[in-house]
Amino acid sequence: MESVLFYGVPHGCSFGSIVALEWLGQPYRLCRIEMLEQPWDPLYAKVNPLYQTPALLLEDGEPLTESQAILQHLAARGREVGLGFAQGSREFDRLSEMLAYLNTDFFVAFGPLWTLYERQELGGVQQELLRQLGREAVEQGCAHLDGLLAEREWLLGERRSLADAYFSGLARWIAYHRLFDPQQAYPHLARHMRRLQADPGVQFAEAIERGERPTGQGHFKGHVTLKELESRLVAWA
Ligand SMILES: N[C@@H](CCC(=O)N[C@@H](CS)C(=O)NCC(=O)O)C(=O)O
Repeated sequence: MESVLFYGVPHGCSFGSIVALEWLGQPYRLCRIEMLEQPWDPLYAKVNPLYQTPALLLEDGEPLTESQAILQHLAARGREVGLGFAQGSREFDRLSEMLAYLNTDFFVAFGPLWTLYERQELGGVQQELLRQLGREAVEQGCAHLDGLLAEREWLLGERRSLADAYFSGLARWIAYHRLFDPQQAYPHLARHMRRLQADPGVQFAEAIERGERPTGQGHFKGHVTLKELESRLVAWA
């Protein structure tokens, strides 16, 4: 069977890996994880014992976790279409650098806002502090990216990369948490976000998250359930 991406809804950072698969243009399947339906099926521990998405079940049945690892894996498969680079090249290093920044500093900036989302019982002062900490950290990240995008079309330069795919998933969180209008303070970043929103791969991932049945570029071979994958998972347990 094709590789299977486990993606989480709602609002999962796995969104970027769906976009990456669409840009890659090789056959794949998806497995949907409803993240709010706790506890998750214990079978998922065979995919990722940390109970997180994304995870990519490779063709030979071995799971690969962590967004950075998944995106670098997909990039390596995409060298012919300009998405991946030879290890040791400048381009490879720049992709690693940007993915690491997005997956650590930028991702973590939203942490206080997700805590606020999950901990409804917190008092007003605590809520306000979390919101302020989150907003400040995200603003700092946006200022950094806006500065880079003032001088380049895409996060790495003149061509799109899987860093842009990953960013497309995280950027949605600015609007979700109602932080600010990027157009006002970060016009270059806002331009980039508009471009990504118009991208067919991003629109495909949005439709998937909404539970629709988009066809995309034709490489998506359909959903599969965790239960249907059980025999493949057990073999690697
Ligand atoms: N370091 C991991 C973090 C993945 C992660 O935090 N995933 C979240 C969604 S963005 C998740 O699955 N959370 C599980 C939950 O909410 O129960 C990565 O970058 O892939």
